[in-house]
Amino acid sequence: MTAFRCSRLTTVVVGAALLCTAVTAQAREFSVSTVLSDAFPWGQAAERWADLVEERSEGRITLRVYPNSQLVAGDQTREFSAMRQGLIDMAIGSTINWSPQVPELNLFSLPFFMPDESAVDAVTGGEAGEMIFDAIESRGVVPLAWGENGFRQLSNSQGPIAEPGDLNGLKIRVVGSPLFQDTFTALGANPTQMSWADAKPALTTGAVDGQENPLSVFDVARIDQVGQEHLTLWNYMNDPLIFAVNERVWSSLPEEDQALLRQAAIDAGQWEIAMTREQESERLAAIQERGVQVVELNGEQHQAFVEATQSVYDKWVPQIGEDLVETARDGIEAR
Ligand code: X2X
Repeated sequence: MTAFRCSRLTTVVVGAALLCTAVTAQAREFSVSTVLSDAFPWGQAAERWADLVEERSEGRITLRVYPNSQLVAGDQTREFSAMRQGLIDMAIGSTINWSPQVPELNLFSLPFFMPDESAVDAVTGGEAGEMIFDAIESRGVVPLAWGENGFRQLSNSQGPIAEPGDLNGLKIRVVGSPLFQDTFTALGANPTQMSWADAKPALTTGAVDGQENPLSVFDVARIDQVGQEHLTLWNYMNDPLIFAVNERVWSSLPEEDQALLRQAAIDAGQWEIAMTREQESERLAAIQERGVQVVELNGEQHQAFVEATQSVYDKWVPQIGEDLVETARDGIEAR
């Protein structure tokens, strides 16, 4: 809704002049935090959300995107808390980075739980997805929509990895929840938790031998340039993105603006998920062209990784919630 504020100019200017400026009724600006910039699908999702909101609110609502975890001084695992406290109004965050505060989000990090994209969709779009949104909401943040960082693949500088034994003693950079410590320890590796901001320097200096991230991140960040010559496509987990808003900010908004923000988030998320998936094969081709050696696991090799990481389930399913894991599993089976 656009209102007109008019001030009658008196003395100096011609008497009859009315100066009317189109001002926006309750024009508001909100901060949106992301880890990755708009060089990546993740940051592009944020820009898309901002554009849709700008357009549909006719400039009344501005979403200002702050990439590179800058609102939390680079520490992406603090993003959820900062949003809950109101230091950040909104965010598009990875389930990994928010899992320290929302243990249910570790569901997505369970190794080899989701075999393919349709399994991810069955979880996010089904009853399990609703349970996860409830878990987020009960912690003071309003979730609006899903996006996708992607299936995470394993890279390293030392040699091809085709079986758990190949990871033996390798120092692997991991992020987020302690679950990752357990997964990589179970595989015989030596995991080190650090932020994305610290990851590339650590790979460059050889402080770590490897890392795991979706192909889009590997490709755009040119992880091959820091000695990561080996890439294993093992699809061991997928981290969705979640568009969310601080609860007080949300309740301060009129219902129509809430609906506008939510629908724009849904549209931006769907657009970003489709784009990310469509680009996967060309990204892989580009990575291979740059000389990276790619290993694809056969069924037997895949099974060896599944078996080697079973202990992660024993420890983490109770923390995630048996009920949620069961509901997600049912959704995947019925897809
Ligand atoms: O830090 C990572 O690895 C990244 C960019 O994928 C996330 O924020 C989860």
